[in-house]
Amino acid sequence: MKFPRTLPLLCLLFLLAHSSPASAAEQKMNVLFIISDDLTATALSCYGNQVCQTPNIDRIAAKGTRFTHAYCQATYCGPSRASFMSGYYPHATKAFGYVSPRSYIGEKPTWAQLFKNNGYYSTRVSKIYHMGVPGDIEKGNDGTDDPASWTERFNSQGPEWAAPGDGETLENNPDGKKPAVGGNTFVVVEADGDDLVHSDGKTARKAVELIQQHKDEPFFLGVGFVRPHVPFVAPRTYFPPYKPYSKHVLPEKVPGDWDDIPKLGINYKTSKGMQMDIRRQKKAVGGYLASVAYMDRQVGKVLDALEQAGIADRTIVIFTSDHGYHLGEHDFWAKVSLHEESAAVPLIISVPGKSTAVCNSLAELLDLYPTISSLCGLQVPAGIQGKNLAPLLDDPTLSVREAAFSVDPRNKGNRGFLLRDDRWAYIQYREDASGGIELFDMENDPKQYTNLAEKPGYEKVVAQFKQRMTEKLKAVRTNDLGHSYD
Ligand SMILES: [Ca+2]
Repeated sequence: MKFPRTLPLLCLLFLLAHSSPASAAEQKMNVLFIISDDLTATALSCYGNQVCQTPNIDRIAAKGTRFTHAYCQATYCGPSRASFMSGYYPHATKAFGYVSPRSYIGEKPTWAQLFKNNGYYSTRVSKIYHMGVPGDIEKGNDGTDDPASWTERFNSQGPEWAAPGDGETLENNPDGKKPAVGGNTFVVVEADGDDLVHSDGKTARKAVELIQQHKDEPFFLGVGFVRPHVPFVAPRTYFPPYKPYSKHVLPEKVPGDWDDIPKLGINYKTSKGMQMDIRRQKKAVGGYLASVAYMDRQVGKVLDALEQAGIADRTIVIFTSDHGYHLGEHDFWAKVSLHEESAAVPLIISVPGKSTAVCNSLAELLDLYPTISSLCGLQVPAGIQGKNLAPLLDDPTLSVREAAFSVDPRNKGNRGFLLRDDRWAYIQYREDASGGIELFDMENDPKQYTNLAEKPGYEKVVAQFKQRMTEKLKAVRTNDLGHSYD
């Protein structure tokens, strides 16, 4: 007599599945951390771009808090990622290169590892720590990852610059004879085939699969998209809104713009140095924006999966980039520069139950570790150097820091340092500022055309910032890692 014996069991299972609001309330928040690579906030429609359409990233902003003054701690991939994942400034970890922070932080838990240690399923798809793009993506390998951060990890191999389609090398190719090439080179490829040909399409597919598989346990899911990092490659269906390329409006070219920029402040990639004429510059912008639109579509697939799994109401969603990007401002291109477009990052944090907001307070990527960990009720390690932004998610008029700090760490003797407060952007080159200083009034000169550092009347502001920078560097180096490093 099976029937009478299984019926009560079925009823019990039904009750367990459909009752107990208390246990639902006790369910832990999930974390979906989405990071794009080399993405400037100025390319996103939710940050005011009039040409590029990013409806899916805008969806996150429509629910969360969008930060208008968020900054990376180092202006290129490796050290920026090592910093926000470890919770320490580059000067504290010494992780200045294309490296994992692990050898510098010993047994201390990284951001993802803290979740893992607290019973979360912690996983990454593609680039969270440094991976060389396009090299490591072509190979589908781990890059300089930190295995201890993850329960499982997945890579997304893609053809990158070698994708079949219409490719053009824009950089150092004045006679147009070079084919599409690899490396850290400006190349646009209008590619044949669909989203899944490329790394980011595969990353979205894997993330969707993981959400379906792990929806019933708490998870920390890091989803790393590699676009719009060069090469600017996307399926050709993403390009029509950005063509003809000639329609793009380049940033204003101000005569003598470089005259007041110290030599160390001229970026490593410039229109002149890359031999890109106006046609190529405009195509670079169009190719970049098509890559952003493709990446945005992949973001949408992951968000849809959260909703379909019924866990959007208990998943914190974060969207950001490892640093910003120049698209022709001052005739600069790409990253590394400490000017606004390169040092600033998009940052959106969406926490279920909290109001939509735009927050103009200063934030650093370093703040993600303590903010998200504390929102999930985890004990944040005492030595972590970021600040908890959680109060700003309830009241966007609050602030937790007077200035954001960033570094261009390339050359030890010639490092550049940025202090950005509400009013000023102060940049100095070298520890003693002997490589030159830039000071910009961000209220009256947001495009940073006039360096005030040498102008009469600004001596006091410069002297104060110089002192603040000395204090900041000292504070950054005062840490529990036991390093003393310059
Ligand atoms: Ca990057």
